[in-house]
This record gives sequence, structure tokens and C-alpha cells, in this order.
Amino acid sequence: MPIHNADIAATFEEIADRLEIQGANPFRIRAYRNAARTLGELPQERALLEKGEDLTRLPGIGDDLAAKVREIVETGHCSLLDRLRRELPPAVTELLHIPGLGPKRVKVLYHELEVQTVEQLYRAARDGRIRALPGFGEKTELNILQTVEAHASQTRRFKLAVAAQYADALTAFLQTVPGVGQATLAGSFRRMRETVGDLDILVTAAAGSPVMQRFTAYDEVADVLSAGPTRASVMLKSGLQVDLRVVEAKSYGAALCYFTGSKAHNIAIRRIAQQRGLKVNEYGVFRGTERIAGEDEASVYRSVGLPFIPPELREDRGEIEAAHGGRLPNLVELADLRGDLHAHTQATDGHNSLREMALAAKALGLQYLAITEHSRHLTVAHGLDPLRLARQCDEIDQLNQELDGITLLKGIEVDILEDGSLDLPDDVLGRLDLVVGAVHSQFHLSRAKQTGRILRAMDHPHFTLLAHPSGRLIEQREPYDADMLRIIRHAKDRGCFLELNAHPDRLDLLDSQCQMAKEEGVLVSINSNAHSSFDFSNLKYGVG
Ligand code: DGT
Ligand code: CA
Ligand code: CA
Repeated sequence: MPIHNADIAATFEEIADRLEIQGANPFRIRAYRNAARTLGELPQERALLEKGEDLTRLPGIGDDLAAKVREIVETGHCSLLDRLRRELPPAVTELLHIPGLGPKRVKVLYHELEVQTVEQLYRAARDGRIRALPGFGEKTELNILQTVEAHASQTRRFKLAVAAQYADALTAFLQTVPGVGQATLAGSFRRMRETVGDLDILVTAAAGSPVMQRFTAYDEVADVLSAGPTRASVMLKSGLQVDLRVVEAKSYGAALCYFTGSKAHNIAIRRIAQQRGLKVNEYGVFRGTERIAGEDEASVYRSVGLPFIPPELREDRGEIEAAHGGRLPNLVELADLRGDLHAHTQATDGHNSLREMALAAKALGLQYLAITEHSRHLTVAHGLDPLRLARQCDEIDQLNQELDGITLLKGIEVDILEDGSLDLPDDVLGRLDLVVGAVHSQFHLSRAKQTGRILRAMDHPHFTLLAHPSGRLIEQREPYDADMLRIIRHAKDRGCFLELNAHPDRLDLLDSQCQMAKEEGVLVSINSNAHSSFDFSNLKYGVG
């Protein structure tokens, strides 16, 4: 049975959650969380395990955790998790995904009200039984009620980086099936949306190819939702749905256009085709019964008088007009990136040394890397005070003399405090090559206060770059309320810049705001926010 890094990460996350509900030692809990993060973000799917490589060289993985990984890979089970699940019902961890419910509260709900599932939580809140619990209250009860109601109306979506682990393995598998020509991911995954609802895979196959049987029999399939000769849908054990289509080679381009979407983009293209007396569908472009295009995507666009439109733009947000007017933008490619202006080392909450980070960035073809540790206000991350920062600057100067082909820049990710002041004095910041400012607290300020706070921070003479400007965590935390257009315009006035944080949980500036920044003439820096040498591989999600 194939085990993905994301599966092992999920196992460790669940262990950490359950240990926390049980009130276990915080160091032990953190060890599992760190390991989950490390494994979940590994770029090479399973390669490390297959090569029998020493897992303990990974950050946060000691002998004990390495043995657990091996157990999971070899047996498909983790005996510690099995035991923890016997101690508390499996569904209890679902409650942790409700915003506002941490392990402490889940523990109380479970022990006082025997609440184990989201439905039971909803009923307890509706019946007014939660407000009386220690540490809760009427306001919390109302919040829970509203959150559960909002949750119920949303179906689960997968972060792009998580979906990628399943998608890459599955397409690689399909490519090994006899008779299969192309096996390509389409849908929102190909458009590089931040999250995907399901995976859409398109395959060309010779007659008689067993691709359908192999697909529905794939080890990770939990449930076959439908299966016919040319289309099938399955549910993977992870809860991710996959739709497969088998098409003829002569229809491949038309089908790829159709299943890449977006739906709105497709509808707009079909409308243009109709005006030209053409019919576009997943089999091709037709004038009457004559097929005039469809083998590749470019032929489909050509038939409606347009240049090829890259998948990332196909959202019907102006790309068709731009294509029509010859104004399609030249998209940034991963290979265009020269540097990265946001990274951490083990001096704070990162996992690797300065040298290891520099060499990893260089291996990816970057020419410069800014080291931007957290500042002292962020105590959970062991943020730097002026003395430790000065020491790091000396180390960077020294290292730069030795390093070849990459330059480390001296920076800081300084906390923007509630009043818009920065967490370190101006003279300390003045010694640095750049100052990255970030909001890490007080997410609930009013729009006016939050905006004012950020504008004031940008007024500092040494402020360079606003990190993860929206503050959102995908599927976990909404952006804070701030007037992004004003912030972008202020950045223009002050000569500073905004970040597009490439971490798969963040991906902000949001795409629409990047466009805003471009229109206002403000540069955006795609940064990894790397906490380990593996994290530079996330830059591709920022570019996407
Ligand atoms: P998702 O899965 O919610 O992240 O988003 P998509 O865009 O992958 O949507 P999905 O999986 O429902 O469908 C894949 C593509 O198939 C979609 O982007 C466009 C195409 N498609 C699906 N339904 C329709 C439809 O009713 N009309 C048209 N023109 N295209 C459709
Ligand atoms: Ca999809
Ligand atoms: Ca689909």
C-alpha cells in the first residue's frame, strides 16, 4: 500500500492532537507537530523512504520518530495512534478543526457533555448546554453555533500542496499502465488554485488499454463512485475525489481545455466560437460536422482567433479580453526567480543553519537569500533581540566571505506592534539590508485601526517589505480586515514592497491583490518563508 508523506504527517498531527486533549507533556506534543510539518512539506514523495535513507537527518526527526515512520510505511499502522484512538473516540479530533476549539476546550466538552462529534457539538450549543461549562460562556456558545452552521455549508477542499502529493503519485502510476499515452492533471489543480475540490485527470489510451480497471483498483481508492468505459470517479482514502476521463488523441487538446476550465472561462470561449459559427466541446472544434481543431490546446484557441492562454489565467477575469487585445501578460516562471527575501534559521524557529539554508537556496538557482528571523516580541518563535541580531549579522558577514554564487542578505521579520511601531529600534534596523514587517497579533482590530497600524509601520524609515499582507491561513483563518488598496498605494508612496508568501498555508498577497499591486506599480516579492532547507520548493506555489 503506498504511503504518502502527507499521510504520515496526518498521523503525527492526530497523535499530537490526541496527546494534547489528554494533557500530555507539551514537549512531546511539539515533537510530533514539528515532525508532521517536516514530513508534510518534503518535496520528494517517498523517495527518502524507498532509498532507505537515514530519516534522522531530517529536521525534528529523532530515532523514536524515525522508527514510527518506518512502522507506518511497513505496516500501514501506527500502534501509538491505535492505542490513543482506543482511549478517546476517533471523531473527537474533528472537533479540533472547529475554529475557536483548542484541545483544552475539546477535553472539557468531551468529559463534561460527552460531546464527540460535530453534530453532538451543534446540538449541545443549540440546547444552551455549553455556556455553563468552565472557560466557555454565552458568547462562545453562539460562536460555536455559527461556526458549525457555516462549516456545514462548505465541502472540504484540499490545499494545492497536499493535493499535489496525491496527484503526482497517481498520474505517475497511470503513466505506467499499458497503452496509456498522456496522463495529465486538469481542473483547478492545473490552474494552480490555492485549494482544489477534486482532481481531474485526463488520459489518452490505445484501444483495449486496462487504464480504467487499473485506476479503480488503485491501492489508495476507498470507494468507486462511478465507472464506465471512458469516465470514472473514485474517492481516495484521504477523502480526495478523483475524476478520470479517457479521450482519443485527436480530441486531447479540446478535452484538456474543457476539463481545465474554469467553467466561466469555457463558457466565454464557447460564446466567441458561436459568434464565428463554430461549436466547441470536449471532442473538438467543429464547423458543421467538420472537425477543424482539437488535437492540442493552441489549435482550439487559434480557431476562435486567440493566442494560447496559460491555465493559471483561465478564470474569466479579463484574460480573454487581454488575449484578444494582444495584452496577455508574460507570466513569471519559477526559473525567473533570482532570490528570496524571507527565510528563517535555527537561530529562531527554523530547522537549519545559515550555511545549510544558503546552500539549499543556491542549489535551486537563487543568487541571494535574505535571512529574516522573528523579532523578540514573538517569544514562541524565540525571536531575536538586538544583541542576538547583531551576532547573526556578524555571522552572515563572515559566511558571505566564504560563499560562492550566493549572497546572504541581513534582514529581520520584525513584528508590527498594535500601535504600528516596530518591535526593534530604528538604529538596529538601520544596520540591516532589509526590514520585513509582519502582523502576528491583534488580528481582530477594526478595519480603520488595522489599516492605520500597517500604514504607520510602513512609515518607518527602514521598512522594506510587508510580509504575508492579508494574515489569512487557508481554510483556518480569515484575512484580517484592512484596506489593501490603501496599503498598496502607501507602499508606492513610501517606496516599499509587498510579499507574496509562497507557503502553501498562506499564499498572500491574494491573486487579485497582486493584480492590484501591479496596476498601482508596486513590486511584489515571491518569498518562501522557509523554515527548513526543504521549504524553498514551495516557491513554485507562490509562482503559481
Ligand atoms: P474544483 O474541483 O472545485 O477545485 O474546481 P474545478 O475547476 O476543477 O471544477 P470541476 O472539478 O467541477 O470541473 C473540472 C472542469 O470541468 C471545470 O473547471 C470546467 C469543466 N466543467 C465542469 N462542469 C462543467 C460545465 O457544466 N460546463 C462547462 N463548460 N465546463 C464544465
Ligand atoms: Ca476539480
Ligand atoms: Ca471534477
